[in-house]
Amino acid sequence: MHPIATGAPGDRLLLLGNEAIARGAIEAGVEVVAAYPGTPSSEIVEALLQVSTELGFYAEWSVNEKVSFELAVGAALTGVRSLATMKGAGLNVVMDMFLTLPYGGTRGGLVVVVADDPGAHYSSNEQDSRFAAQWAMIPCLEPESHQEAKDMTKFAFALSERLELPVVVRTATRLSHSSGVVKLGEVEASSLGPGFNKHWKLAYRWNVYGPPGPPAKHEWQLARLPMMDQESESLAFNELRRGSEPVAVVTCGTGAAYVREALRDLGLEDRLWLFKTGMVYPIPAEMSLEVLDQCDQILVVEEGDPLVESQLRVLAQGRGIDVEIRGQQIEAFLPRYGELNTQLVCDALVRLMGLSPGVDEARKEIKREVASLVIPRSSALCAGCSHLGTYWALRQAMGEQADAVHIANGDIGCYEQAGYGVKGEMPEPSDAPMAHHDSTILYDFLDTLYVMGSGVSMAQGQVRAGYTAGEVVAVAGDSTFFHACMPGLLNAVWNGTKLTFVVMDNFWTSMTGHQACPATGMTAVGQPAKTILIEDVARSLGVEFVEVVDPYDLRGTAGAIQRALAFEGVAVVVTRGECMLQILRRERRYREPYTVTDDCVVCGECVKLGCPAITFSEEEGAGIDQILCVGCDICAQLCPCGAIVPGEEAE
Ligand SMILES: Cc1ncc(C[n+]2csc(CCOP(=O)(O)OP(=O)(O)O)c2C)c(N)n1
Repeated sequence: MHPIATGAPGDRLLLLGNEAIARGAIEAGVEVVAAYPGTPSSEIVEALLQVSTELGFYAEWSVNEKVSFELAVGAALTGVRSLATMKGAGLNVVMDMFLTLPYGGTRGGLVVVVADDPGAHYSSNEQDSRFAAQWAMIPCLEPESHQEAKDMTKFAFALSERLELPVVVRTATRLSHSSGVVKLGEVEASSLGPGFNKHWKLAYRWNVYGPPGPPAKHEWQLARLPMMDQESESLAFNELRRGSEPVAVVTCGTGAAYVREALRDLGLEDRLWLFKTGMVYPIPAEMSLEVLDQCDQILVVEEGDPLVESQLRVLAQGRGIDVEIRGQQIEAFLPRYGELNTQLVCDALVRLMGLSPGVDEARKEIKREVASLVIPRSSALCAGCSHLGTYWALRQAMGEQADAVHIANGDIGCYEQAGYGVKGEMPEPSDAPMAHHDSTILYDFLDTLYVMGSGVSMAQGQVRAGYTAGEVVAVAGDSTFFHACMPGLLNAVWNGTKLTFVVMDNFWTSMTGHQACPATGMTAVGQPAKTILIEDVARSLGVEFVEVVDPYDLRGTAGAIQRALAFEGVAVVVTRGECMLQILRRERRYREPYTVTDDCVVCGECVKLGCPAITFSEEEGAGIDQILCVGCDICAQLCPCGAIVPGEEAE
């Protein structure tokens, strides 16, 4: 069993930030856990799923974040401690309930862990989800270390019950995905018993429309703000260290870790004040006011946008305190995009203190040297990935007429890599309203790429705009289809839109680590489950053209897509081939690797496939990496001179 379940109080474990959060939930006696995978948050529930059966709590992967959050809400209303976790983008999917639930709050502790991704290592954006807590007017805690990740999560459940409001714990990639030592604590349980009372402390408590109605319930929530302020003030995670000079650094979360390092590197530890707030909304007003009163200059260091900074400015303005606040707003000392690091904090402190620059030239020099050594590498699909076949067939079916400008709308999953471009080849932007671009390689194929479920709906907008200069298609994966594409597809059917939608069913939510989804045939804890077939869903949504094809059969797949493109209505082509990584894990090998014979005429056609097992140079022609190749046969089917054959045939 995972050590987060077997470890005893007092044990010290080396845990991922996300595992520390999972342990915090266990120590709080969590009873219901639901999430949809999303990097960098997934390991929290991955870890909890490994121990849920033995520890006797319920955990699942839901079809999307909205469902998982609302499920957790439903459980919490019955007095049970519940957890929903998600990546930053996932929070956007739950916003309807997120902004409405606080009007009546919760009974059982309800904790929402949001893992943000500054630097967008794995995300479409760098959003700072802490602002959502401010918007919803519910507390947001932000851990600095692995220990705090565990302790704050545990604390958040009790806080939620005291305030009768959901509580957000915000983490960031660096904490979620790094490891640190965590001292375990006791496993506790909620003092509340399970139960349901429709009018608990407030008439129609769990029905926002029930009398006295939403404004009165809003007022109920606003009356809790002073309680939130008190909790923030007395929080054990706050830290205020006074310095010898009237200059302070105010910080929180991972920013605090960089600040400690920067102060030490610059020898400023004793000179400057350090104020770390554990709650980033609302910040502790009294502690903040002491800093604002006693210091002339303040540098605010926080991972994301200026949330703490803007609250400090409001406090200073409200009390008429004349203090220079430096951060990201007004004469920025820190950048508003990308991830924080110690160097950036050092640079800001150097500027603030008027120190001589270049204190850390050595570090910068090493970074420059390393950057010059690293060869730019493009992202690529795996050798033998079923998406390679789908994309090849799709491109064949759409054709590359010089006067056509097709629009291929992408979506989120492994297949989004078909929109990542080729590293080191930056296209020349142009002002032309219409321009044909040859997508010579798969990785240049997708034209639009934003967020889960957006492709199929955007395609409808293009059709409705009267776009006829080329084909309009949309693609999505199986998990994405169930997460966010069904309403879009239904919309197309209902409104009678001509549309081709290719759904790549590889059975798993592969990109985030092969979590089960409705296409897998099992639940998150490995129990057999009904396999939901995308073609059945499409037909039940009213789609009249539905074909299911094997993406390893290029001709068959291209033919189905051609028929779909010619169809006057909504057409869905499901390309079904299990994720090759899963096949290899289960069966160790797929087939013998292929090889290239002397018949190769060095035309380069095989390279356009985008399979990482294919090597190519003008001098040596095509080759196949014998370690990477899984013998899927796709490249053999597309080679115009039949020069790619199974290894044993060449011998
Ligand atoms: C709102 C939101 N939630 C979660 C994610 C994380 N995420 C990225 S791709 C993906 C799904 C991938 O599964 P699938 O569509 O089946 O494609 P595959 O990777 O298997 O090809 C998820 C959950 C996200 N980007 N946005």
